[in-house]
Amino acid sequence: MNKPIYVLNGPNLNRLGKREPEIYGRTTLAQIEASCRQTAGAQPIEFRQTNSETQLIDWIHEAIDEAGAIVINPAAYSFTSIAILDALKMFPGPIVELHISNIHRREEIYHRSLVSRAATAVIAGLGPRGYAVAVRSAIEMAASTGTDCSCRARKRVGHDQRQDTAHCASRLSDRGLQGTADLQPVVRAPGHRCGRDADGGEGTGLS
Ligand code: CA2
Repeated sequence: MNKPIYVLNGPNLNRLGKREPEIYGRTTLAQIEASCRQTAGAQPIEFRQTNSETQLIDWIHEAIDEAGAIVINPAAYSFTSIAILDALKMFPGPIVELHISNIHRREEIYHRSLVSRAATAVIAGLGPRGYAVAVRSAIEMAASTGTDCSCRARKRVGHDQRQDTAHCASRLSDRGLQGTADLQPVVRAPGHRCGRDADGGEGTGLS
């Protein structure tokens, strides 16, 4: 069973497409959500937006238990929130920080994202289409690190040991995807079979 990808959006992004089109374009957040779902296909997506820092932190805590990967556009909290940084540091899977605009071309207050210190990858300046790139990359990274897997053995093994994912790699290739080159190699954990193999064998890698 694949864990969902959490796509979390911070303050003011509910106004996308309505103000400052020269910076953020004319695409609405609802259209971005649709593009994420189209990119993800059968992969479940939790797509959310809030103007509240507390709510974002609560959703990150929820993601620690439930998500295979996080894509996050923290908006202005990128530059101010040590609390969001601390919450993201607890997340065991891949984190893609995303900005619609190229924050480095903008005023200096937008240059130093605190969140980047916890991010696996950062995307900025691709416009709304950056979300689809982020979601696709998050799915690939979650599969190749095994954090997309919701079986009990995987939870026991935990993030730091990076054990398990022979089956996850095969699931990735079954979907026509390739692993991310710079991810650490993984070894299979004893007893990690994802409940797929009635005979206790290796299985197909599909769940
Ligand atoms: O480029 C991005 O995605 C940002 O995260 C957007 C944030 C900004 O603080 C970051 O530097 C970069 C601001 C979002 C504001 O959203 C608006 C939406 C419609 C109209 C005006 C602002």
